[in-house]
Amino acid sequence: MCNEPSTNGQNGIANGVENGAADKKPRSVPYKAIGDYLSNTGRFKIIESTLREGEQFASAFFDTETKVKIATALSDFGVDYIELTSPAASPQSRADCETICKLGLKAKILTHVRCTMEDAKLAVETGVDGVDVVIGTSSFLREFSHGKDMAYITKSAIEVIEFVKSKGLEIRFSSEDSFRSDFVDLLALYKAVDEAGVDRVGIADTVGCASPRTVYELIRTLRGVISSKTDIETHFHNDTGCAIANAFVALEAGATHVDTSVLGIGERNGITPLGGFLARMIVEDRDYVLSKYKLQKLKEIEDMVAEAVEVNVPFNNYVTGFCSFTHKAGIHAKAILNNPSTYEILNPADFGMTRYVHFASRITGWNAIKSRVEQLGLKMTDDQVKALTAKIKELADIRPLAIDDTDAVIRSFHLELADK
Ligand code: HCA
Ligand code: CU
Repeated sequence: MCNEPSTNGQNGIANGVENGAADKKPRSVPYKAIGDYLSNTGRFKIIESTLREGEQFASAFFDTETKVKIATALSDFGVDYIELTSPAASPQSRADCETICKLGLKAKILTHVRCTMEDAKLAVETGVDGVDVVIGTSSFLREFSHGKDMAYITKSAIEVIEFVKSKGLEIRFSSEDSFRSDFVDLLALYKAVDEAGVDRVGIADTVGCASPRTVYELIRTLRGVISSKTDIETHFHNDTGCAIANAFVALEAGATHVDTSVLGIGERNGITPLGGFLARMIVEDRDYVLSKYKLQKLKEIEDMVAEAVEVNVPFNNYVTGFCSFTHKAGIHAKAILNNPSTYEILNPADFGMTRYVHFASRITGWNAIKSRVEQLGLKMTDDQVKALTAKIKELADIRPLAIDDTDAVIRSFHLELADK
């Protein structure tokens, strides 16, 4: 259910024009989020994995300097944890992990390793605050990847957990491909690692097969099986477009931590994107999100990562896409100019973005043109604006109009009025 939109109208500026009616509130709010004592949507933590999952993105190559820049920016942004590639991956990965640990960032530093003693030993020597261990539990991975059975997996998990804990570090245990693993096996494994004292268990939708309902049911059940002090981390791939929704329902079901990456980069088409996830969460709990995250820095971080991995930010990206706050149809533009909450659930100003009311098309209405006329500092009566709008629509029926073209039409129309 959507929350009351009133918070979005307070910075009611369209194309730089202040709007007097922006603080008008709807008379009644029929839908309100239903509270739930297990839900963590107002107290979740982010494990930012651009420097681990994101390194698995097709065109990613992060040199040390870039990793330091990204880690520092993410920490300043407010993420709780930064997850780094395993030190076992390569000598440089190990050195970079040590370098980032020495930066003294506010965010806790984690490294992500296989569930083996060799990897765990390497990890604890790097200076990290915690270790994220993972092992495949689905029959696919047990048969075709590492070839180990559940008894072996449980035994090595407990050994690794006890070792990392003995070094005083935080430890998370996760099963790869959780949603295609035998449910009973999985719960037994999590119960065993919980009893071994793990700080956090992780659920990973490695192939992006999970749907919100499945996620909700699995996390809810898991929450009842492990002790209430053990955190639950979740990791969702986006192959079928559910990564944000899955992360959200996981929190509703009692998960505590969500893995993200900037722009969602990761294996294949990636995981839950940091920006899109926070767009979802600010609608849910605005105060919590604004108190923790410097949202105004989102675009800068996305641009930094996009440049590093040599991609463009998609046109329809959450929040920062070029048209995320552009309103075009006449009916929309009119309402937006009266009160931005009519057609916006997000307030662009929260993210340091600006709203744009499109005024150069055949579906433009006269309210948008009137607003543009005022922005250009020109004076016209409503009837004159309506005549001008008809002229712009005629032109826009023939060819696409650029902003400059349309401004020129407005100015020449205004001059003709003065000559009359
Ligand atoms: C991968 C591993 C992982 C691990 C997630 C986790 C996944 O396949 O590269 O540690 O929880 O998606 O399963 O990213
Ligand atoms: Cu993954």
